[in-house]
Amino acid sequence: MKLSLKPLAASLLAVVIGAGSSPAFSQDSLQDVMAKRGLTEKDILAAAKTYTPTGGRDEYLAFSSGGQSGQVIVYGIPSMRILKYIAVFTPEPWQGYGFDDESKAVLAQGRIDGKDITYGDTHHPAITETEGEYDGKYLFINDKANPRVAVIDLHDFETKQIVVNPFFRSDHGGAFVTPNSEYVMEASQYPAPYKGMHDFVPLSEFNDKYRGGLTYWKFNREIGRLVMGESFNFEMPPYSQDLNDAGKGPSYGWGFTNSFCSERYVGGIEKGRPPFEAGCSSKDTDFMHVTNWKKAEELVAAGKFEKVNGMYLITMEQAVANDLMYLIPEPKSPHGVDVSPDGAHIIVSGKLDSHAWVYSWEKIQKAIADKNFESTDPYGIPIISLEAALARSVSVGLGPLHTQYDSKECVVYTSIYVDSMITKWDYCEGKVLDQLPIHYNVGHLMTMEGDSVSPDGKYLVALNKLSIDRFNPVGPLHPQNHQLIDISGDKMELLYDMPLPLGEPHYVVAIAADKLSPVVRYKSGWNSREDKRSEFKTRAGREKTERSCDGAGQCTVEVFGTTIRSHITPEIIQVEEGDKVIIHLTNLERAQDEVHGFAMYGQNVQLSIEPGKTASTTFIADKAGVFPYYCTEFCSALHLEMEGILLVTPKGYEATDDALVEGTTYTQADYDKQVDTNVQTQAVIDSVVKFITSRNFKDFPIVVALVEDATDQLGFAEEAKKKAADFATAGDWNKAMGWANQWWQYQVKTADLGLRAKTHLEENGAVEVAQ
Ligand code: CUK
Ligand code: CUA
Repeated sequence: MKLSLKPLAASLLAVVIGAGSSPAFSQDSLQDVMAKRGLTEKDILAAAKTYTPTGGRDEYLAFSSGGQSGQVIVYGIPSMRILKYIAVFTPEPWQGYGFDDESKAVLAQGRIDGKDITYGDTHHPAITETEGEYDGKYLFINDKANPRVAVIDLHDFETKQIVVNPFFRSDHGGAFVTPNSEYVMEASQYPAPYKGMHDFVPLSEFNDKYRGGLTYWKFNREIGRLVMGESFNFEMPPYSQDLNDAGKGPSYGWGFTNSFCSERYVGGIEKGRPPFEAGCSSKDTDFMHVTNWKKAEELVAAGKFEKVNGMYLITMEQAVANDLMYLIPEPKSPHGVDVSPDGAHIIVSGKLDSHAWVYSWEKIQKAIADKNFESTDPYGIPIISLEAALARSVSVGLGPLHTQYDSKECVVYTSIYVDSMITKWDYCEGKVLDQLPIHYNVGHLMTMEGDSVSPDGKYLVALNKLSIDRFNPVGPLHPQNHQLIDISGDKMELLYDMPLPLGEPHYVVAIAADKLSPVVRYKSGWNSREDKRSEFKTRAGREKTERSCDGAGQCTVEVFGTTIRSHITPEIIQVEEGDKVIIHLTNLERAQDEVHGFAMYGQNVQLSIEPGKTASTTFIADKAGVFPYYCTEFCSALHLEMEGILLVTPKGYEATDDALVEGTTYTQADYDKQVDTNVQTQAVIDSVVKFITSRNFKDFPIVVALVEDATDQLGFAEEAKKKAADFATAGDWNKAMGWANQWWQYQVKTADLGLRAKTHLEENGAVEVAQ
C-alpha cells in the first residue's frame, strides 16, 4: 500500500488548531486569552509589569542566599528569571567548582580542624558599599552552620575566598557591611567555648566558659580579600547573638547586634528539663548589643589588644573598660535589627509579640554620654534602659521579623511571620499605612537597594518560608516562594510568585543592574580564583606533555593543553598505571560564551573552562585502562567530536605496534571536492571581512576582540591548508583529506566569529568609514 502523507498531515493540523471549534492560541486576541486562562485585568497588568520580552534585561539583580545548598542564587527583578547559581561553600560541577584544582584550593580554605566541609548554610548576602551606597564590587555571604564568610568577586561572579572564624562554632549575624565596607560583621549564634582557648567545657560551666561574640572582619579592597590579622572580635556573653547592622550617618562607627536567649538557658528535654524553646523565651526582654567599632579600630592600631588565634580579641572586661560595648533591652524574643537609611533609628521586631520597636540613636547616644545606665548585666556590661533608648513602639501584626526601608522618608515594610503579611508603616508617626496578605509565613523581605543610604523603593520581595499549594506539586520537599510586590504606589500590589528550588534562602539583596559590569572573558591563561595569570597558561602550538619521576619512584605526567572549537590538545595522553596525572587546560577562545568543559570517564573530573581561563585537574591513574574524555559544552557543530583518550598502560607495558589503522581511505577526487568547498567558504569570509573593515569596527572593543580571534583562526586555516597541499603533493590522500577538513573547520570558526562581529556592528549603529 502506498502511504499518502497528505491526509495524515491534514488531520494532524486539525488537532493542533482545534479545527471546527476555536482558532489556535496564536491567533487569539488578548480578550480571548484572558477568557481561556481565566485572567483578570489585574493579572494582565501584573504580567505587563514583570514580563520581559526576549533579549530584554532586568532593572535589578538580586543575590539570594541559597540556604543549606551553600550557594548564592542570582535572579533578575522584575522578571524573576534565575540567571545563575554561584557556587560558594558547596561543590558545583557546572562551574567546575570543587572539581578543578584552582577552586579546590578555595574550598580548602574553609576546612575546619582539617576536615573538608562541603556544604554551607548561607543566610545573609551583603554587597560592598562606598559611603553607604552599593558599589557592586564584591558580595559577602555567611555560613551559619560552620562559622565562615565567603567573598565573591562581582567582576566574574566567582567565589574567591572563604574565611573560618577562629573562635566561633556557629554564626548567624553575617554578613553585614559597614558603610565603606571597612569591615564585614559576623556574630555567633550558639554560645560555645571559644576555639583554641577551650575545647571541651562541661555545660555546668556554661555561664563562665561559653561565649558569644561579634567579629569585625577587615576587608582589604585593594586585594579584594578579608584579612584575619587586621580583624578583631568582641567577646560577648553567652546569649544567642542574632543579626547585625552597621550604623551610618550620625551612627557611623557603631554596630548593632540583637540577641535572644539572654536567659542563658541550656535545654535537656531528655532529662525532664523544659526544652530550649521554653527556657529561651521566658524573660520579657533580651539585649541589643551596641559596639563602637571605630574606637575599637583605633585601640587595635594603638596596640591595646592581644592577638589570639591570629585575630585581635577584645575581652568583655576590655570592652567595658574602654567604653566599647553597651546593652539595651529588646522585648519579646527579638529578631532582625535594621538601621534606617539616615542612621537615626534602629528597628527591632519582637517575634513573640505584635510590636516593632523603634530605637532613637540620638537618645542612645545621650544615655552613653550621660552614663545613664539602669544596671549592668552579669558580665559587667552597662545596660541602657528601654525607656532611655526607645522612640516608640508600633503594633504591626503578630510575629514581626524583618524590616526594610522605602525610598520615601519614614516609610518601612515589616514581614509578619505569624499573620503571613507585609505591613507598610510610618516609623516617624507610628502608624500603619497598608497591609498585604502574602503566601505563606514570610521570613525576610527586601526592597531595592534597601540596605543602602538611599533605598530605591519600587519593588519588594517577600521571602516566604512555605509555598504549600502555590505550585505544581513536586513531592514532600517544596520549593520556597519569593513573591514580587509593587510598592511604587500607596497600596502594595502583588505581582508574581517565583518558586525557588534550592535550599531555604534567608535573605536577598538587590542592586541596580547598571552598577554591575562583569567581564565576558578572562585575560588569556587566567587563574580566576587567584585573579592572576596562571603559571600553567599554555599558548596555541605550545602544548606539551612532560613525565618525571621522583626518588621514591612516583611518576607524574603533566599536560599543558588547550581547548578551542572543536578540539582539545592533546587528543591522546598516555601514562602508566600508578602515575599522577596533572592536566592544565587553557581555553584559547576570546568569543563571548564559548566555554569548553572537560569530563573524563571514571576519574571524577569535570572542568568548566571559560574563554581565557586556565583550569587544572590532578588525579592518580591507579588502574590500567582506556579513559575517554570530551568537552561538556555544546560549543560548535563538531562539539561531539571534541574528544580525546587517556591511555593508562599496565606497568611495564611495551608497545609492539604503534601505527594507527585508518578506518576509511580517500582518493584525490574526495580531496578536490573538499578543496572546492573551502574555496567557496573563503569567498563568504572575504565578504564578511569586507563588511567589517568598511565600518568603524575599531570603536567597538567586543568587535576588535572578535576580529583578533578570527584572524587567529584564519592563521590556523592557512597552516592546515599548507599541510593539506604538502600531503597532496606527496600523494597521501588520507592525510591531505584530513588537513583539508581541518582547514575548513578553521574557516567555519572564522566565519562564526566574523558573523558575530558583523551582527554586533549592525545592531549597534556602526557607520561606514572611508577605506
Ligand atoms: S534569618 Cu532566616 S528569616 Cu537567618 Cu536573617 Cu530571619
Ligand atoms: Cu568545546 Cu564542546
